[in-house]
Amino acid sequence: MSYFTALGKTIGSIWGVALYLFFASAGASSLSHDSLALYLAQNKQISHYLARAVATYPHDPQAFTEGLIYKNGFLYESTGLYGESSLRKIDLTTGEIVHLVRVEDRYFAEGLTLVDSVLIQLTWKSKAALLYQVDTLQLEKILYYPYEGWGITYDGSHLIVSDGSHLLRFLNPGDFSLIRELPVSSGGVSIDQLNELEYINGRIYANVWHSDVIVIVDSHSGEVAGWIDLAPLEEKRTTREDVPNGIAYDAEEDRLFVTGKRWSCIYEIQLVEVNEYN
Ligand SMILES: [Ca+2]
Repeated sequence: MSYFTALGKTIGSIWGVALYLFFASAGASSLSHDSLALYLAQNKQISHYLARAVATYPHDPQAFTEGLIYKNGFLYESTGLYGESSLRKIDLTTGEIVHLVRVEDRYFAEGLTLVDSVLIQLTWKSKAALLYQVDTLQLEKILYYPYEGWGITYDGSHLIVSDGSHLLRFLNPGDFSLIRELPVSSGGVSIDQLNELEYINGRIYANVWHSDVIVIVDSHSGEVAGWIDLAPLEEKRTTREDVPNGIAYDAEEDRLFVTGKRWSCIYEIQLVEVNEYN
């Protein structure tokens, strides 16, 4: 380790401790987006990964991505905004939208998940979840729930939903009744603005809105077990809203996909753990 590397690490450690003490003493419930990655990077107890693109696939650059899942060679995507919301079935390899269902103009579509043969699409402020048959994308039912809808995923037993706060809620998939709440934190500091979700092998991957961070959350404790920095991906934002907001997982081939709002690519990524001495 060079002198400057050592000096940098020392300054970094002091800064990390100072950040922690500041937020702890202020009783702040969360970190600003700019300081989130800095704060997480100081915690050597949690895994820090950089996203490395191993494949890229086309993505509609007009798609305001709010939810993304993978099933049998296809991606299913929910796009947002009033008057532009949609549900899409996309051929992963070609990027071709093989089926697009427009969502009523009164809804701002949000997260998307699959429970057995039913796609569940949240809406932002309407408190309505739209249920479709996955084979036909036929809208079959609307369920109502009392929260803002942001992200949604499924752990095989329960829905897990976010509402932009630090709370994840586990819901009964049949009637959306509340099973339990899971506050998400790291080192005593709440991590809020949790958005798009994906449940992978016992952990909940969550995009933190307006950041390049995906936090990997222990689904029992709510503690952040690791985090992914998406900044190395080539996609460049053109506006503040063109943020990462799509996580999909192919369990059969262990492939992880990410994209973002109005991104022109979907990335298959590998997670490269940051070595302290690199
Ligand atoms: Ca997802």
